[in-house]
Amino acid sequence: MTVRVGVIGVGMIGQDHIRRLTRVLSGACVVAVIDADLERARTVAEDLPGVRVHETGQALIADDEVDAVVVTSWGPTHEEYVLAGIGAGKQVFCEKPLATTREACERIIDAEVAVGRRMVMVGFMRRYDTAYRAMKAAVTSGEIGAPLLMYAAHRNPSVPSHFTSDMIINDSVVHDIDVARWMLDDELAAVTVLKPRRNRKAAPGFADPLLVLLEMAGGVLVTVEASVNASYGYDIRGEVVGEDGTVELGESAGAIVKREGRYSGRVPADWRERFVRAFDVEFQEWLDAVAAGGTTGPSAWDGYAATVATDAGLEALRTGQRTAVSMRERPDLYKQQ
Ligand code: ISE
Repeated sequence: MTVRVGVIGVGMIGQDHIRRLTRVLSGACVVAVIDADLERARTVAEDLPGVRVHETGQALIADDEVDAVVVTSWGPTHEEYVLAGIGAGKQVFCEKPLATTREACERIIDAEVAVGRRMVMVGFMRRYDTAYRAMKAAVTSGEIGAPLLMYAAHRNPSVPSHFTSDMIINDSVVHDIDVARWMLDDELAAVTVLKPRRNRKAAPGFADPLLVLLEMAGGVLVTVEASVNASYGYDIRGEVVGEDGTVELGESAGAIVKREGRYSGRVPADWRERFVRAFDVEFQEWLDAVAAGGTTGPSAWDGYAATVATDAGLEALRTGQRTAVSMRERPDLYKQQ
């Protein structure tokens, strides 16, 4: 079966997903697009024969030719489109955030629970990265013993001028929060954010880097060093320390060249390069699940947990205080994952 996909939001990430759906993966075709900037939607559609440009997301979701919906629009619009997708009985792939407030995420959870089956996958693509999957396999197999600590670094070479310190938490560290929950199979209990000496390249009033401490409910402590002016490349690191051993996230350097007593490899330029394959695997798994009549991967619950945790992180950044994370009870729908 070919899944006929409608894409809501054709900015940078939306266009990248259209490229992968139409040129890289199998089992999908893009049949409709919409963007807040209608001209941009029309330009993108020019390269996609037969694709319809709708004027609203609601019209795209209602289109009988659209089997499933990809939401890659601006975060504050996600709730409306995800709810409409669920209402229309169409599977939804939503880029992070699932929604920008705890209440909006809860409305999505309530809608899915009312339908009685999962209709939403949230785009936490690191779960599909080969190196992260190998790390998780080592943790869950028990070979390093019970996890005690986890270290993560999330370094961006630079960010656009609209980026703020808050976005380090809710646009960047949100990935590390999802990885910590998934890797350790646990929820967060509290977040603390510390501000080290400021990078001289940070814009005025901008705290960068940040050191984020996540306390997991089961007692594991996770540190995330997050920076957005690292200059030298996009560098993602991780290590879990267990009772009997440790596991490190593999480097993504590809070919290592050894020459004249030195060795070298490539540091990815940005997250698109670093996670290109993870995005492909993520989408292929989603398409396969949709073709089989369901969904897979990070759920609306995971999207809710990430938004609640980043809200706590933002408060911790503002107040300098340890901030507790409190979540509602997990509905049965999200219990076996
Ligand atoms: C960006 O929005 C992403 O999602 C990337 O994965 C992350 O590494 C980057 O810091 C964010 O700005």
